Amino acid sequence: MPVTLNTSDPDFEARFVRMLAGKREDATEVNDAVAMIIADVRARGDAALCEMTRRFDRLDLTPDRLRFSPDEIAAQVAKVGHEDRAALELAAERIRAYHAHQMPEDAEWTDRQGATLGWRWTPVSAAGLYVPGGQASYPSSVLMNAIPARVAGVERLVICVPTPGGVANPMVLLAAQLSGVDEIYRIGGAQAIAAMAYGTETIVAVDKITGPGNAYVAAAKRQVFGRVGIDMIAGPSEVLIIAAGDQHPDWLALDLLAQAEHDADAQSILITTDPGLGHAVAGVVDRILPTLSRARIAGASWRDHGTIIIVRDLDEAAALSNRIAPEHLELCVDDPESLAAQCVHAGAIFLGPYTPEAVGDYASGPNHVLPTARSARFSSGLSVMDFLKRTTIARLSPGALAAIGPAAMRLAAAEGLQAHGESIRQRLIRLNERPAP
Ligand code: HSO
Ligand code: ZN
Repeated sequence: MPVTLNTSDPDFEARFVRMLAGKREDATEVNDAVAMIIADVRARGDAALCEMTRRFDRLDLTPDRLRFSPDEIAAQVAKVGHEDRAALELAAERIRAYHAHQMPEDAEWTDRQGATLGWRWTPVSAAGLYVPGGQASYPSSVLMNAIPARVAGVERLVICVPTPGGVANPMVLLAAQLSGVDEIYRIGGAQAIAAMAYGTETIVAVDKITGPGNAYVAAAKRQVFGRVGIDMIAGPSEVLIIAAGDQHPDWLALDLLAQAEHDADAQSILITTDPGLGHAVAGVVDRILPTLSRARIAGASWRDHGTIIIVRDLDEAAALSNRIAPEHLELCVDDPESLAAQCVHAGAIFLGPYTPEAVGDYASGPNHVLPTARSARFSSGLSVMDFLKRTTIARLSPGALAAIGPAAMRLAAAEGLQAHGESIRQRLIRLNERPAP
């Protein structure tokens, strides 16, 4: 049974705070092992990669086979059926169109003093995307990571995906192909992150690494940060549904279960003004849960982290939502727009009964790589911005230097930086002697 809370109960605040503070991930200590793997890849390059792939993925590789050849990719991709391909193509196209809208504009203006100022956006040169192996090897995540990079203008796009026992996922390779990925390597784990960050004889280092992964991959991304950029360290996924009015309990139940089936650590929360609806949804969840192919995972998530909160009104719901700062927020209410305006801390918002989170996971267009574990309070989902850098631009006219320079000289003196001041003063002397036209 999930926890049921009611904001009218005297102990609500204490129980809600306990739920917020609850840590859903066990912080396994993997840092030391990962540090050794990274050091080994830096020291021995391809040889270390081949050895670890043999050990961890039971796959015998030589350096010339680290990378999928075009023929191998073609053979795998040919296994994908027509309807799966069409679905992936539709998703890719919608994700591409959405992210094209995200592209920011350069800016430039000249102020009253005659300083021309602005900024310019340019893409990182090379990005590496990690794709997990096994059950969480999602083709949709390949699209969500690779397409924003391509739209941003990244020149070289690399994927690392482990192939345990040598078994590749044809849909993952097709998603990579549709996204315009340039190189695909069959390596995984911390060693793949190390290879992309530092480079080996075969793999040229990238500038930015994105993508989900297990605890080892997450630790490796943390450790190579600084050498390269990273996106974020994603935790277990979560959904918050706010429901009121005439809603289908079974649709809401399925949306809660869609989250729960991801991971035993995933969290599904329903907030409703209607105790009857809360009760009905819980009943449908119990009925459907055992029928799911991932009943064990979904059951553990629902039992340990599932929560139903009864509130007095939607203002209260919005306030709680802002404290939870959910990764995904579904608003199944009569006027979702006005409620959405009040919900300011959320990774992604899904409005109305016909926008289940699952459609957003795949094909509505926005990114499904989103801030988890309440980090939507201060961060955003993956976007083209993650693959762009902003360079500031300044060009001062002689008049602008004359106007601004003395203040800069003053501050340089205050900071005891003589050459700073002098570099400005010399120019001003020259300007006084021979005023620029
Ligand atoms: N809900 C996941 C993304 C996903 N769902 C991939 C299905 N496949 C995290 O936002
Ligand atoms: Zn999902």
